Amino acid sequence: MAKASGAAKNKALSKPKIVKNTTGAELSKAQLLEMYERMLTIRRFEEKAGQLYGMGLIGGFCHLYIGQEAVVTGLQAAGKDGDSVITTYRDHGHMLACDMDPKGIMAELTGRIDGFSKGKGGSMHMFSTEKHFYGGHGIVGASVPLGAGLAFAHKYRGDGQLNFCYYGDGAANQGPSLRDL
Ligand SMILES: Cc1ncc(C[n+]2csc(CCOP(=O)(O)OP(=O)(O)O)c2C)c(N)n1
Repeated sequence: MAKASGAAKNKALSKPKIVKNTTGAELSKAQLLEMYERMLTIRRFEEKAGQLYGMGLIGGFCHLYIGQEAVVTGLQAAGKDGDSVITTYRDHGHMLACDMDPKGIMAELTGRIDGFSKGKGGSMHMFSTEKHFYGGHGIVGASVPLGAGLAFAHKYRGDGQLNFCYYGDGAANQGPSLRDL
């Protein structure tokens, strides 16, 4: 099989485009294609992360989001610029959907200085206040109380933004999740 050229490699790592502020009924063909591109970016990123993990090049944990690409892509498409996002440990797809640089995420996974936490945090410890992404949390259910705090911050500031708080079904019966919902 022919090797990918430098340009093709860069394209594979280029940032997904952002579709925002839509309802399903309004989506144009171009927007649907952008969403497909984003889902594919997440899938390809995760396939590569899984491969690198298997090769021992990613330390610690590496929870993949394969099969759930449509969840974050659809929800983020309904949001507006400036909405905050928080999730648990299965977080690479959320970062990509927030338009965080895939190279920065992969650099973090592989423990390099160019990573979002300078290579010291790994898969579950990445943040970007610029992109309104607040982690990446290893504790099951931790995103819910923190997400409630982010939602209150939006309310107190009156900025009209929402918090998108993601959690797995394993967090659904956790005390803090139930209390803060
Ligand atoms: C408070 C707490 N208890 C236990 C764990 C160990 N743990 C890590 S992943 C996991 C399963 C979580 O399942 P779910 O929330 O449904 O997410 P999924 O991995 O299925 O996406 C558990 C129990 C943890 N990280 N935090």
